Amino acid sequence: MPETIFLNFVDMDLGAITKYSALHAKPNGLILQYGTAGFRTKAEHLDHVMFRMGLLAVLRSKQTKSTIGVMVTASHNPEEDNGVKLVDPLGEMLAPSWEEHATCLANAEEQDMQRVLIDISEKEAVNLQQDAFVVIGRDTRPSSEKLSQSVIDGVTVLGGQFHDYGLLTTPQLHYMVYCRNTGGRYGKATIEGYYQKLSKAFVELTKQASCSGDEYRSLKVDCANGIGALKLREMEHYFSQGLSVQLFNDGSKGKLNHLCGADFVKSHQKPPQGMEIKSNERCCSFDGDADRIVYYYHDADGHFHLIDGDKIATLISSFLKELLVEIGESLNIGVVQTAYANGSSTRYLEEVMKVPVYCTKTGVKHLHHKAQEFDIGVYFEANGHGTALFSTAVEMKIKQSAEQLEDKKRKAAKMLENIIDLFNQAAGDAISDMLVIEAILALKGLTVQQWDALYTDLPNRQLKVQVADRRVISTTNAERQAVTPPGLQEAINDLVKKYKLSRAFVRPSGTEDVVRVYAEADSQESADHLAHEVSLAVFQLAGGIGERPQPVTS
Ligand code: NG1
Ligand code: ZN
Repeated sequence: MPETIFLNFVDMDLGAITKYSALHAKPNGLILQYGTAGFRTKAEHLDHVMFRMGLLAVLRSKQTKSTIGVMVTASHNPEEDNGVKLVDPLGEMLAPSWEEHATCLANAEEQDMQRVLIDISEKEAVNLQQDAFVVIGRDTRPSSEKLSQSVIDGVTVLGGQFHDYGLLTTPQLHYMVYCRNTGGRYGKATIEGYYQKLSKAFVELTKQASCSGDEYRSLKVDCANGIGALKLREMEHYFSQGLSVQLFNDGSKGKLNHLCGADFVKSHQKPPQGMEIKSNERCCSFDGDADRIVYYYHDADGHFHLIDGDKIATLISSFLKELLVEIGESLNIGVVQTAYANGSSTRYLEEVMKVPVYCTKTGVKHLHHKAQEFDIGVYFEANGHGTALFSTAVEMKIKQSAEQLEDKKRKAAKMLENIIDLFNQAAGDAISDMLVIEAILALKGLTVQQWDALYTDLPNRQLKVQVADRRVISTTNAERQAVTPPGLQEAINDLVKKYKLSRAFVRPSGTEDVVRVYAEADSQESADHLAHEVSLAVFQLAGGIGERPQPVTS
């Protein structure tokens, strides 16, 4: 199509691109990959990536004739890191073919950059005369402001319009994109719009709670010294009738994600620093960009109890199921997990709750995709990233029921309506999840201990193994079985057989240069042993480097 090529050349100001690109030059030889969480690495290596993602966002916007989002964050990574991801028109993760374009563009050497841009435009049949609009958000990292300016440079040089929202949580940016592309029907694309929509639904929902004593009114929140603190503080007075939050690790002194935040609490199975916990107090932690949440408490004996994404999914799906029974709607509800879901949660959901459970590969986009197959799909990763999705048809049905049904049923339908409004449909959102959980606990009169007692987690252990090339491990069956290297799965099977209630799997990480090992068993000691033995098998059969894995010492 020589005609298109000609147009492409004319419509892109190649001179300007070259000039500005030189101001955001790529370090020679640096290769990065657009992974499940976008690009993520040391902040000082990302300037060129940001500029180029600004360019790419313009192309994607022109192609989809929609607003595209660019979020500058590295979530739960250390403060020195940063990252960027693009948000598609309905607030979803970037389409897979565009992830490939992002990788090509980010890795192109300076002199090849234009060629790659033109290639992408041609492959995706981008009409360069179409207008483009990009919205940008960033977290609180010291490097984020400058890096988001580089994104803006990229957007501008390709003639795109933009709105810079400045500091936002990742889910808030997803919300803005979704609102802008649905003509305001979903909500107003402003920070007040977000606060109002969520708070109104929360306050209405909790009004129906018969027991809203002090116990349900206060919650301690560890904000990982990140953006969640700023946004919760702004939002607090919108919902203060229903809940009072006490913020810790609010960024006023500590370092982002350092010894605090959801990832720290989940992986170390202990409370964050900087938070004093009295026994049986309900506490939660956000991660650095506020898209993950885990709960926890200390019991009367001072033992720490973690309530992870699996138990959050269980609470939410049971409550939704109860409401559906009450209004007499037989809608199909499904729970989506990954291989990291605790075996007890899967058993409880299937056998006690009678809810169908599905397992997908790690990474929320896989869970999200599967959850869309149900009338109501609840998905959570064990680490606390997740949400509930309602199909448009279900949403309409429930809104109608809320108008038509008689008293008791109408009350249930109203609750469901509020829950739909509370969940950020565009993405897993720690603030949404927190408000839904708090509302459910108050409505059901459940204490944090009663929630925790739904089932007992199987003791488990996660380890990392360094190998020369983690791609030698390939998996199947939603990452629960290793296909290569030969002999590895057989070795794991033999090890698993030695323990009771045991399960183990290995997979290459998508965000770190390691192989992850997961094991669970009937006791912590067995889980630790099993995880260690599996690590040794990986080390031997998959090209381990450095020191041999050491036994777990806790
Ligand atoms: P990898 O590094 O692929 O295991 C981690 C998390 C994912 C997801 C992504 C993106 C675990 C075991 N893995 O992926 O769940 O959150 O980061 O941030 O928690
Ligand atoms: Zn995050």
